[in-house]
Amino acid sequence: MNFGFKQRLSTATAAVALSALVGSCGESPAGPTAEEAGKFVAQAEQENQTIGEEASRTNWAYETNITFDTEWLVAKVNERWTRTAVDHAVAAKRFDQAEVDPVVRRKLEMLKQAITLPAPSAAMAELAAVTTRLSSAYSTGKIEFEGRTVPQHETEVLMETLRDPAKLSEVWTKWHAAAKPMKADYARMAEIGNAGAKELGFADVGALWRSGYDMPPDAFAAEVDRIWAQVKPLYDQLHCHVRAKLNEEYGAAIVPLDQPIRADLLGNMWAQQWTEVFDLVAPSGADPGIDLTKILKAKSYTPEKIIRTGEGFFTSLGFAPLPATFWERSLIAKPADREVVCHASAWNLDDREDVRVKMCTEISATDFQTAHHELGHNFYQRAYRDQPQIFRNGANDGFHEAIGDMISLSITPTYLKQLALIDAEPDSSKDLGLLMQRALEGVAFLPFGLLVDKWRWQVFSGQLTPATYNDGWWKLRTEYQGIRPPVARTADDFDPGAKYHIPGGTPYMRYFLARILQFQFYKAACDSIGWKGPLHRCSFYGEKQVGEKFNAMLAMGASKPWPDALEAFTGTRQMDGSAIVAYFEPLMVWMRDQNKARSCGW
Ligand code: X8Z
Ligand code: ZN
Repeated sequence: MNFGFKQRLSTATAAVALSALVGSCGESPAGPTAEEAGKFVAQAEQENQTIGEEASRTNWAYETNITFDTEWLVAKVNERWTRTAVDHAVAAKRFDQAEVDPVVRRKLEMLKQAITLPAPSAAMAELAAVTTRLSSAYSTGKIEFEGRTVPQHETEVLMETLRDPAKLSEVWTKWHAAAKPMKADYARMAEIGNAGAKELGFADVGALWRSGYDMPPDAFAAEVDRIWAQVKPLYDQLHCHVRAKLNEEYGAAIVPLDQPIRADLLGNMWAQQWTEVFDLVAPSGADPGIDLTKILKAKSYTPEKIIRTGEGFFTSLGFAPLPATFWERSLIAKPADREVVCHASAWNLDDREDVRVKMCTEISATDFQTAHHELGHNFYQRAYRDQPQIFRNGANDGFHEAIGDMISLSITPTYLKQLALIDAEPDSSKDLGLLMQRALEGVAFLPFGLLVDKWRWQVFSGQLTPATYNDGWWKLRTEYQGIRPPVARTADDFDPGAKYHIPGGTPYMRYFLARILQFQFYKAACDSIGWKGPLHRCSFYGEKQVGEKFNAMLAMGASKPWPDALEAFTGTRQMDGSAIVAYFEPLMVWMRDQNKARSCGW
């Protein structure tokens, strides 16, 4: 997450200097000049750099050791960073009419929408206190289960491994109950954020978030709906097949065939990816699939070995190895002696070489992927580090999330054999299993990726109120994902709070976009090496020319509108679902056939 800090901050003294620079007394009657604009932007970049590093280091200290004091420190620095980002956004608007060169214009526009949660001056300290409380409440949350106290991170593991519907329902219900007390703070956070967004000229925080895509906010909302319509048929077939298989496993009382699927039966706390139920839904006679979790354990992989393997993919493409400090300073396993934010993230603390990951790594196929995901952030950060400060960011936030995921698609049987993780490549008649594994991850995720921010957009616009938060959440969960809660919910519950990014205030549409872009990048890489086989069998491990072209896109950072970056690597200027649809075509044919006598939908 923390590649965003740099965008947001300044010191108190720098803010004084800034107001002198842009204050009304210094302006010519004709309004501020291009020269003044240039000076302002340079100073804002300097301030961002300074406070960005301090904020990153303080946030790192907090997230890797949650205590009374680190909470105190992080609230202070985050308040200052809000103040600086808001000052910059307000000041940037003074140059709206100034004639400036395109680079300065882009920087000014980016400064106007760089902050995720703005606040009016009087509420900045309160916002920092509220967001810190929410973050700690999530990451230090615990449940009582089978006579023991289970921390947040392990509740996820329980949902992945348990198969008894009564126990699954118990863990699910208890974790969601732990989120209930967050609701008042969440409502206050939304209120302050909206007041801040209005001061910056946005209708609400949702409009601010939708404004970061080089198109008007409404056009972006229409764009994600267009892309969803492209991929929904794939999700519908997967849902139909998985429900039928779960019905065979659990019976009609637990999985009725005309209802949304019970959310706790899909092997994930949020039903956002369904890879853990692969054995229940695998194409019969096709393939048992490659059980990477089992293989990694059998080969005694450690968290470090998992991450080194991920690094090895990037270096095979020609990227420089990670610096020694990455290995010295990263947190790659859950410490036993202190509270941490276990949700994985990638950091660049000084905007130069001090890159790190923070992961409570499990030896599992999921965390093998997550390691690639996080490293994708780190290699992107390094690729654009020579850009001016404001452009040191993803082309859009979906790009940042898609880099490592694109690499993950290249973890094919051929690649696993190269790593000596498997002895022989299964022949391609078994590929439906591989595709099903991928679909349980990437296709199952799509509606969840879409709805989290659809919910927040409704919260920020006032369409949902604290009294209707939970109902609104389940309306979207049912409509898009076709799932239902295992036990009745009430208006007092706050189920969105049970997902990290809600109390964490991290926008989520980026992950929906990443699921689309990941396949576009992958297909472009495979096309560029002249791959002629089935798309899902393509691995570009070791392909330096792919690395070079990929690096050219990454090195652009946010210096150009994202369609330019996309075009540089893929030749197209649109985010588009056709690559993911093409990838899953063989599975789609098979699922349609499986489902032909079933009644699909909910
Ligand atoms: O939050 C993440 C990453 C950190 S940027 C681990 N992801 C989303 C999630 O866990 O909900 C990656 C996939 C979606
Ligand atoms: Zn990420």
